[in-house]
Amino acid sequence: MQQYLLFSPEVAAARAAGTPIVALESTIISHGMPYPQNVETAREVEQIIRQGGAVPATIAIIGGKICIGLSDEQLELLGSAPHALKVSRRDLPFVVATGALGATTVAATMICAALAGIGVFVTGGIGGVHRGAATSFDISADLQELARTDVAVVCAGVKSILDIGLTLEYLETHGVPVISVGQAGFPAFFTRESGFQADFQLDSAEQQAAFIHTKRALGLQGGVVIANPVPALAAMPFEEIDAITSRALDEAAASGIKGKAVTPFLLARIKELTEGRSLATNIALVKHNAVVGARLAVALQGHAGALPRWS
Ligand code: PSU
Ligand code: MN
Repeated sequence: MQQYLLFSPEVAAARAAGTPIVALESTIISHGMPYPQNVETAREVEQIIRQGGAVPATIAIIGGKICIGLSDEQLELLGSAPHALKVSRRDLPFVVATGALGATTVAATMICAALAGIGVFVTGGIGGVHRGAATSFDISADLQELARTDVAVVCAGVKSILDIGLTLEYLETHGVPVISVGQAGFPAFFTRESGFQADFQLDSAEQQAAFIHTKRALGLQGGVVIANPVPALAAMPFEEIDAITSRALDEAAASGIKGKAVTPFLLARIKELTEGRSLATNIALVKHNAVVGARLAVALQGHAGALPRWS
């Protein structure tokens, strides 16, 4: 398995020194944001993680290797190459075997992070149960991955392009704890509140680390959602984002958008319909998540009795 992993010099040094590492996904770069803001944001997020005392490991599939930590040129390539494939669990062997350029989703990034021994992963929003899933069966593979892979995912909740209530039900069924930071409510990405509660509120990185440590010590497989609301000043008005989301969903249905194209279509359309304001919110929340993720990685590293699997 190790033959498929390629660590950047920075991440290799962190592994050798025992420095905390935070994984970052690359679909958010290739399919989640437009160029050049995507590459700028990726670099700034990495810098925030370094300032927090951890080392960033942005993950992508390049030249048949699972790259753990990317160079500036590789970030630029992922952000600008029109042919980068969106890689989830089912796509991973194809993209590695063929040497295609692949950007990893939350699901695939969790898999790669676990292979690399990284337990904390920062992103913007996770995938979930789509509205209308009862007939479309569209449920993101991110949720199954959370059910099985032992990585804590720091996000700003899920977008209301999804059915947030059903997403939380699905996570409950699969035993995935949903932890909120700084408030009881589960956030809805662009807005701080979704109208749903998280399972548990744990505000400090030490509390979150103790929870994760205990979960592992009990042998409970699977991930944890750490839901960190967008900073108030960067949040969007609920009514506005709600109306725009409905419109984007109607357009997706009318144009027959299906499968893995659904989420990128909705993200791009919401950005257009908000004249770019949704992008500013998106960037602000990812940066905020990076602060929380770096703190968590540092706290987990220092946690007495961290599991042997970790080293
Ligand atoms: N939600 C966002 N921004 C994103 C994504 C989701 O707000 O960039 C990306 C993530 O990579 C996530 C993926 O894992 O979309 C989910 O896609 P799908 O719904 O096709 O599983
Ligand atoms: Mn889907």
